[in-house]
Amino acid sequence: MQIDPVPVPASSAVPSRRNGSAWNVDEVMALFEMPFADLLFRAQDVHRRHFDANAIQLSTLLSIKTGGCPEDCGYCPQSARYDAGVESGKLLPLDDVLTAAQAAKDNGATRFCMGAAWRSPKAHQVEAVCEMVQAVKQLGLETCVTLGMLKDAQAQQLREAGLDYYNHNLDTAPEFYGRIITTRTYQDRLDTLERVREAGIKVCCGGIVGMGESRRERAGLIVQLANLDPYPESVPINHLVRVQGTPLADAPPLDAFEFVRTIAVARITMPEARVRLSAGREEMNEALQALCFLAGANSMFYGDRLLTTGNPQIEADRNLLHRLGMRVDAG
Ligand code: SAM
Ligand code: DTB
Ligand code: SF4
Repeated sequence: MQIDPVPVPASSAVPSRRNGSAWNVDEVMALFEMPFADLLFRAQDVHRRHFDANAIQLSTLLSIKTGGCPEDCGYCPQSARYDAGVESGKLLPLDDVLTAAQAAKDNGATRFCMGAAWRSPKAHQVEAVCEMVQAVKQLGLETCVTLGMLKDAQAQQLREAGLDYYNHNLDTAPEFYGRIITTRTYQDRLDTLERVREAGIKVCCGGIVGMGESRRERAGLIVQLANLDPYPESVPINHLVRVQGTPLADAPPLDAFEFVRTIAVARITMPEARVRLSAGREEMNEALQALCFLAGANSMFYGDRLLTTGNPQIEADRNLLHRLGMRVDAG
């Protein structure tokens, strides 16, 4: 069989991160286009300079307010605009949240992430979430919440309650964004991220791949994340979970190696970030997940559920980590 040669960029054409200077899309594209083995080697090198390559951080998710969301995010089963079979619920009582947090801790997670299907929270809702943050922290877990867009005072309030991380994703490149979401702008997201940063909360910000975006658009997402100043402490890379009833239910499948490349490029451009292998693991076999760890992923969602969709069983994940000789790391 004839195999067309892949153009190989000279390694010198692929820049390292420069102090304080921004990445551009061509540079990040050059990373994406490296031969796979070279890209993984480069990502491993960066990874090992900043982290123990055999350690992973585990976060457990809980949906504290499910469904009925007014936004139109085309990937999301929780939008009230689509019929994805998700029932709309009320904010969970504190006791239920604490029971789930204690179970997460007992299972070995170090961070507990609470997600709410809101466009932006109301004052009384932020108060209730602050109580949850305080109580979960007292169990000895790190806390993360994702509640939609925030106002300045709300970010401050969450910080005062002791919140460690706020998750708010850019989701995709600016030029592809309008195809996926119309009810809030890219700038709205950047503004919330700025408020979170200003309040002194650590930023958890990433995106979704496999929504039909081009490689250049994946590079565009990474450029946006890496050029946040400073870049996020935590970068969730989600593989789209194609949920029936959502507009992206039939999105074209993404080549698995392209997903691994995205992780590697995130690692190289954001060397000190926790890069999280996030949604979509249920559809990845163990060899692919191991490649993601080699590419520099050093965090994952752990627990049988994400927000409304499934995640690998805890026992299966423990077994995977054991077979790979990986240990659980705090923070
Ligand atoms: N409503 C809040 C917001 O959007 O800011 C917080 C919760 S929202 C569900 C959190 C993130 O989950 C989204 O930004 C998106 O990146 C991710 N997400 C939602 N549905 C997904 C899906 N089907 N596949 C992969 N990631 C998904
Ligand atoms: C993130 O980037 N991924 C998580 C978390 N942050 C909140 C959510 C994934 C949701 C997947 C679809 C669902 O389970 O509803
Ligand atoms: Fe609502 Fe968040 Fe889902 Fe968008 S991603 S529809 S804002 S819950």
